Amino acid sequence: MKTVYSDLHGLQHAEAEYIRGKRVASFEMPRRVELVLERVRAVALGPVVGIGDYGLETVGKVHDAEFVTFLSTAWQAWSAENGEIDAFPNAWPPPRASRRATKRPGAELGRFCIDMSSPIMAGTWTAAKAAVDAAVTAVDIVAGGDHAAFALCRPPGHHAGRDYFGGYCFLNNAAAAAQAFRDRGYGKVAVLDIDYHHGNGTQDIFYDRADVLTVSIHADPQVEYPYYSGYAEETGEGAGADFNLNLPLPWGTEYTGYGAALATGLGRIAAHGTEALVVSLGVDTFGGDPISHFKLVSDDFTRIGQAIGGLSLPTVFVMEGGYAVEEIGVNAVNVLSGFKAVA
Ligand code: SP5
Ligand code: ZN
Repeated sequence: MKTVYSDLHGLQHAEAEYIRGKRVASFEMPRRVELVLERVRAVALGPVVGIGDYGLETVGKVHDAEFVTFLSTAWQAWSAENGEIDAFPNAWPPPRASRRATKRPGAELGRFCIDMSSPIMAGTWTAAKAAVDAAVTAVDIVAGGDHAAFALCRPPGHHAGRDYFGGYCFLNNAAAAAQAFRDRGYGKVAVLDIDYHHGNGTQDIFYDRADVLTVSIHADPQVEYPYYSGYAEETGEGAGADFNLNLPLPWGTEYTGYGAALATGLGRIAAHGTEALVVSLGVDTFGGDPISHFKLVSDDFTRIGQAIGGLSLPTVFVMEGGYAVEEIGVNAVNVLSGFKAVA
């Protein structure tokens, strides 16, 4: 399996985020994917290839134009006012507030940003765009005949919606991959999100569409980020009714419970008549993850990969979360090796 990688990810290197009132070192860091790359090479998963440049066509199909313009110019506006300091929102619009654009960068951030974990810096746009390009490059590798490919990208993407960013995510890489499959003639596409957190952005982007089924297995949003979505009753709307499946699980979930949810999700993906699969590959379900509360062990990731491989679908894996940095390489690559062993 080929791995798509660009060192442009390093341009996003947040110093800090805010968790429960504290300014703490960012859990999302460049070293995460560097260690995954090291593991890809150590197990000889396959060749490592660079990214293509796909411009903004695919990005424009999964994100609103106003949001893309904002994100691509936010640092310029912020740093002109505030200097070289990582950008966080100053305020958020309350319910029923005006939708009008403002003239202040900190207020504009509040219109598009959902949390205090996702600072914008000088290289954010370049890094986020490179991550999308990695995901679309992986789609082209699969469209070109490979059974599967791995987009080893960061910043991650699944919390970024049509017109908002957060949760360390700026552009939705997995959504761009799913859209790219559609644009290359795959009629029915599915996204399986196995990150510990609900893939709220991906759900948002495809919520009213039947051509891209979205399935997410994640911690119960009543107690876990992103809190305001990820419930089982969210099943899609309009043409997309019944094409979104959320499988929330309690804190403390081990493979017994996880594997059962995975089987349910994979069954739904098979029933969809899926022609191409995108996997949002987060490994923050690991028991040792510092911000998460599931209890998977490293061997469980191999079993997850085997189960996904059982679908025998053209598949693109897109890197998402995972903050137990020293184990992230083993855990992420175990999924890919498990997949490869059966696919
Ligand atoms: C891509 C991805 O995995 N994003 C996750 C963003 C999570 N941000 C909120 C984290 C809240 C952590 N709360 C528990 C802290 C334990 N010390
Ligand atoms: Zn996550």
